[in-house]
Amino acid sequence: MRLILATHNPDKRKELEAILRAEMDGTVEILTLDDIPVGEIEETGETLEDNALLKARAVFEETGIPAVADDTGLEVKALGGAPGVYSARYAGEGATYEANVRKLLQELGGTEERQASFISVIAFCEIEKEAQIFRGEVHGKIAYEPRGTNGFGYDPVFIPGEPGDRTYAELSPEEKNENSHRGKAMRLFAKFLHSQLVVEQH
Ligand code: ITT
Repeated sequence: MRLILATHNPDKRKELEAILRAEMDGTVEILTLDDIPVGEIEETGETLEDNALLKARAVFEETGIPAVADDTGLEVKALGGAPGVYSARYAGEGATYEANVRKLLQELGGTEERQASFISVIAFCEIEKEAQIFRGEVHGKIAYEPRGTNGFGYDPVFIPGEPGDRTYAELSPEEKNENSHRGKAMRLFAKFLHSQLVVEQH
């Protein structure tokens, strides 16, 4: 089957593609918004679920190809769950990753309460008005300063707890995908796709 990754973020796309290729073993052809361009989609939802559904539905309706979207948020306990659904624009509309990280560290200051969770919601839409949702969470903490050069976004300051005390940005891409919020949600999605492909074969 063919499916299209409904994201304009090239860093997320790279991870989604790598996880899907590893899990689906050549059984799906993966297209991106580079293959079939779709206009910017405004994320007007109030939850990760709303925004993931909104993106998957919009891309499916425009392309007619089964669409997978990912909406991700970092929830920091001491900040009452912020930046959450606003993670991409925490330091303002169009903010860079660095500016968002800087603001997060500023807001936290020296507090020892550093607990945080990364949450990915994957939405899959292949039939009009219907959609499936898959969720992956990782509980960890925020470092006092950025460490590491891999990954993207808040990776230099998120310590997942496993493996060890490294930030996501200090893990190899394979290590991150194995245990990450996105990896967990995508593996649930891959399991669903496998079960569907088995049904189709009978
Ligand atoms: P699309 O909506 O086009 O997919 P986006 O960048 O707006 O791209 P999100 O709203 O899901 O996507 O992402 C929110 C932000 O959270 C994102 O811009 C990054 O700064 C950050 N983020 C998402 N996944 C992350 C990850 O695995 N590691 C670190 N930061 C991440």
